Amino acid sequence: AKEVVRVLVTGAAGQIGYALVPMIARGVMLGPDQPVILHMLDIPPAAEALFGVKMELVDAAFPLLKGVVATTDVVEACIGVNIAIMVGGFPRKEGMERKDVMSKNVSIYKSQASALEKHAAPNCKVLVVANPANTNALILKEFAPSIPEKNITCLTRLDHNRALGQISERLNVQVSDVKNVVIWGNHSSTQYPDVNHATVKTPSGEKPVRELVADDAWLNGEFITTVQQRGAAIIKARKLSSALSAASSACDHIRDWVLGTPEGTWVSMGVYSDGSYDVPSGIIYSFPVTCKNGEWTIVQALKIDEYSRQKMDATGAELVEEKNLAYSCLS
Ligand code: NAX
Repeated sequence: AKEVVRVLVTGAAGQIGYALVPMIARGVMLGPDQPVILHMLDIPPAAEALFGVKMELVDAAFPLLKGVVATTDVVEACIGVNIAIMVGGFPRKEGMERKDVMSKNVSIYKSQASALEKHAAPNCKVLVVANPANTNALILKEFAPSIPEKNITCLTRLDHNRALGQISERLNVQVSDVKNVVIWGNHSSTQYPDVNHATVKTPSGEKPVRELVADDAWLNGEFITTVQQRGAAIIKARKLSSALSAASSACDHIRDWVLGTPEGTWVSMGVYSDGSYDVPSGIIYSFPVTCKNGEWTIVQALKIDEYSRQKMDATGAELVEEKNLAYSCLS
């Protein structure tokens, strides 16, 4: 039998947490033969709700779930974890300054970084979901220097999946036949969903999305804004932010990272920039990556046209600005 894997979910009493923990316990994230122990962290005001979630996990009698740690103590939550999904954070409330929200999250991610650094299993893989996701991940990286920087990522897979979904709806094809879109940059409205390299599997082979859609105005306009603003559209419709799709995409992110991407397919992940594609280094930026043996590699040498360049630079500039804002909160 496989050795049990400990998975931490922070903000586990929240709405993404409620969708995510049963997926993990069912093997959606790590596979149907991988036993797991769930570590769930939330803050004291949410403690009662957190223990309620734990009761439901017990009641669901998941065969793969070998234990549940539910706690408001960050050290207890981090002990021995192999995978950490950081969903907890401070939300932006109406009337709040951007700097105040940043400052709250910087202090949360700084202290959680230290706890992970001291108590997580060596080689722990980290996925930050909570917004501002890229910059929270950067702070976590800065304050957990002994965790390899390759192990610290943020979620842009939801945006990637949204892009696949839009192409699939537009062409009336199976979403599983669409691949290789790219989300570049920040998980914010400046992200650049790029279809220039995306293809669709057809009975006569793989065809470029650009050729099949044959409507550049839609691809360069409505398609991009729909993906960028999908989160807001969900809030408007549901009066709550996306939760099931965020949880499902977080599972996709970790599953592909740990178990590998299929040959010829890439996915989007927010990772520490090494300067590929002339993106500023020292920020967490979403790139196309392939994964093998538990490691991601940025897909190289994609052709970047003038239009893409401009969009990739704009979202990069926003991340540099966010980084500066975050650092100004530290002093
Ligand atoms: P909720 O407000 O429902 O849940 C957040 C939970 O985090 C709450 O239970 C809260 O008590 C807890 N929390 C707050 N501070 C904490 C701390 N210091 N330690 C541990 N737990 C803490 O929000 P939900 O809808 O679940 O969204 C969670 C986060 O995901 C938000 O920051 C949201 O903006 C972000 N999202 C990111 C997405 C992405 O693609 N990267 C998409 C979905 C989502 O919007």
